[in-house]
Amino acid sequence: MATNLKNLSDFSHTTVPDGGAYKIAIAVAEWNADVTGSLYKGAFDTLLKHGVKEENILSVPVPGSFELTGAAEILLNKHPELDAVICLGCVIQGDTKHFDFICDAVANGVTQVGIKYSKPVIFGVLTTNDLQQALDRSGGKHGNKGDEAAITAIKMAHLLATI
Ligand code: DLZ
Repeated sequence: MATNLKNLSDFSHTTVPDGGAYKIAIAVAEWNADVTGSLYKGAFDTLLKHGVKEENILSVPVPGSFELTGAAEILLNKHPELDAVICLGCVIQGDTKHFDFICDAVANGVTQVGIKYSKPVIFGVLTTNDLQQALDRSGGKHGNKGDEAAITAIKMAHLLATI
C-alpha cells in the first residue's frame, strides 16, 4: 500500500518504476505513418530503457486513430495478462469535421475501455493543427509523446500492481 503523500513535492517527475514485471501492448495507427512511426519507436525504446522485456511488448498496427479503441478492447479481451495498453496515433486538422469526430471518439473510447477492464489505456494520440506541430512532438523540438506515453504506462501499471 502506498504511503500518504504529504505535499506536492512528494511527487517525482523523474522516478520511473522498473518495468521488468509488466506486459504492455502498443497499438499504433498507420495514418500519418511518418509521425506515428516515430511515436512508436519512442514508446518501444522507452519501455525497454525502463526494464520492460522485449518479449513482453505486444505491438499491433491499426488503420487509423479511430480504430485504436477497438484495438485496445480486443487486446485486453484476448490478453488478460496485459498490464497496460498504449494507443498511439496522429490526427491532423483538415477542412472537414472529421478531426473532431475522430479525436472525440478515440479520447472517449480509450477512457471507456480502461474503465471497463480496470487497466491503464494510455492516450498517446497527437491532435494537431498541422504536420509541423506533429513532427515537433514526435521526436522534434517538443520531444516525443511516444516516450511520455510509455512512461505513463509503466507508472500506471505499477500503480495497478501496488495500490
Ligand atoms: C479518415 C481519416 C482522416 C481524414 N484523418 C485521419 C488522421 O488525421 N489521423 C488518423 O489517425 N486517421 C485519420 N483518418 C482515418 C480514421 O482514423 C479511420 O481509420 C477511418 O475513418 C476508418 O474508420
